[in-house]
Amino acid sequence: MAKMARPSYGHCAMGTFEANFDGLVGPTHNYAGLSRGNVASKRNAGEVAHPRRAARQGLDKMKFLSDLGLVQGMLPPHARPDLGLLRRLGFTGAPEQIVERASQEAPVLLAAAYSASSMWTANAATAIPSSDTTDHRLHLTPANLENKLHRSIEHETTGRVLGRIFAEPDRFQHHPALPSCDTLGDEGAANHTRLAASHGGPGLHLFVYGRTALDDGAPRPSKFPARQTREASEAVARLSCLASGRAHFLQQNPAVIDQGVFHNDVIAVGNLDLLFCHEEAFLGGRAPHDALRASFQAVTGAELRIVEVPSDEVSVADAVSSYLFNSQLLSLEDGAQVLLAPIECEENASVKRYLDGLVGRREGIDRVHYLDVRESMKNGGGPACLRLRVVMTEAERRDLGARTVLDPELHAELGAWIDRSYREDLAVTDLRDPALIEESQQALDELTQILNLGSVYPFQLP
Ligand code: SUG
Repeated sequence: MAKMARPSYGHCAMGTFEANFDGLVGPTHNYAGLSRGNVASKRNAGEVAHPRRAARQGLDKMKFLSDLGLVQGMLPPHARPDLGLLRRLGFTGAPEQIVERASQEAPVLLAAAYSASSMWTANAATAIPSSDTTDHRLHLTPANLENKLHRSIEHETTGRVLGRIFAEPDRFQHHPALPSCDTLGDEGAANHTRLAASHGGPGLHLFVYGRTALDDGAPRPSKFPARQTREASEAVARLSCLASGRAHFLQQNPAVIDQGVFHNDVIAVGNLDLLFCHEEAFLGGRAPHDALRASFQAVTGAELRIVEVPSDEVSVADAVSSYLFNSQLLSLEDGAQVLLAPIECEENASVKRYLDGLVGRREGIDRVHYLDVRESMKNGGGPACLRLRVVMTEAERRDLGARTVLDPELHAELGAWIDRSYREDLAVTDLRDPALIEESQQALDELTQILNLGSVYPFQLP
C-alpha cells in the first residue's frame, strides 16, 4: 500500500476541529471517598480539599490548551448541595434543616448531594459529530452515570446546560440519558474514542465497555464494578444515528478494572489515527487489534497506528497511579502531536523513562507537557477526565449559544470569580456548615451571568 501522507491536523483543518469542553471545578470540591473501584477517591477520603486551588488548576489547564491554539470551551459546575436529592430521600424542611439532619443521620448521602463530580466532563455525555451521522447533525447524549449515587444526579443539569450551549436544533440533536439501571450503565465519552484520518474526514467510533449486562456467562470483573455496559454503548451508537460501519465495540480487560481502571480513559487514549494504550487494556490483549485496524481502514482508507505500552515497561499499577493514559493527546496546527500528561507522570520513574523513550523514537507523539491538576487527580480525575471532546465545524461553532469558549476576557473574569467565591479549604465535615448552601448558590448564580447561560439550575427554575 502507498505510504499515507501524515493526516492534516490543526483545529481549522477543513473547517472542522476538535473542541475540548472542560468542567469548571465547583465551589464544593471535596474528598468524600464516594467511588468504589476508583483507588484515588478511596485513598484520599477524608483529606482536606482546596476548592480555589482546584478551580485555578482547571482554569490554568484550559488556558494552556487555548494558548496552544486549540478551541477550549467549558461546562459549568452543578448546583450543590442537590437539595432535590435529599428531599427525595426523605429530608424535609428549609435547606438548613435538610442539611443539618442529613449530616446527623446520613453523612454519606450529604456528601453525595454536595459532590463536585460534574467537573469530570469526560463523563458528561457522548458527542458524535455531524460528519459521522446519517442526519448530519451533531448528537449529544448525557451519561446516566447510574453506578454511583453522587454521579447519577448529574445528567439532568448536564442535559439543560448542553441544550443551552448546543442550542440550534438544525445542527444539534439532544437525547435524554439512557434509563438509569444496571443493564444500561453509561459513563459517556470516557469510554468512547473517535478515530479518523482527519477531524473533518469520516470517523470510526470506538466504544469500550466493561461488561455485557444481559449475558451472565460473559467475562466481567470480580472485585470492582464495570460501570459501562455493552448494551449502553450500543444504545448510544444507535441513538446518535451513526452511519453504518462507523461503530466498533471492544471489551475492557476485566482484570484491569479490578486494579482500578474504572473507565477506559484510565488505560487508553486515542486521537485521529493514533491509539495509545496499555498492553493489558483490552480483553484478549493484542488479539482485537487486527479487527480494529480493519474497521479503521474500511471507514477512513488509512492505517491505524497503535502504540502499545508493554507491562514490563509500565505496570498497570504505575499506569493507574500516574494516570499516564488519562493524558490528552492533541494535534496542533503545525502538525505536532502532543501529550498533555498529569505531573504525576513526570514523578513516576518508569513512566517518565517510557515517555522520554517514546518521544525519542518519534512514534507519533512529538512532545509531552506535564500539567498540575493534583486536586482533581486525588479524586481519580486526570487531564482527560476533565474534558469532553466535541468535533465540530466552524459553522456549528458560530451557532453555539452562551459564552463558554475561553478567551482572555473570559479567563480573567473567571479567575476573579473563583478568587472571590471559593473557599481555600474544604473538609468533608464542613459540608454541614449551613453557610455553604447560600455561598455555593450565590457563586453559581453569578457564573450563569458571566457565561450568559440563563437559568439552568434547579434553584433558578420556577
Ligand atoms: O467517577 N471521582 C470520579 C472520577 C471520574 C474520572 N473520570 C474519568 N476517568 N473520565 C468518579 O469516580 C470521586 C468523588 C469523591 O470520592 O468524593 C469521584 O467521583
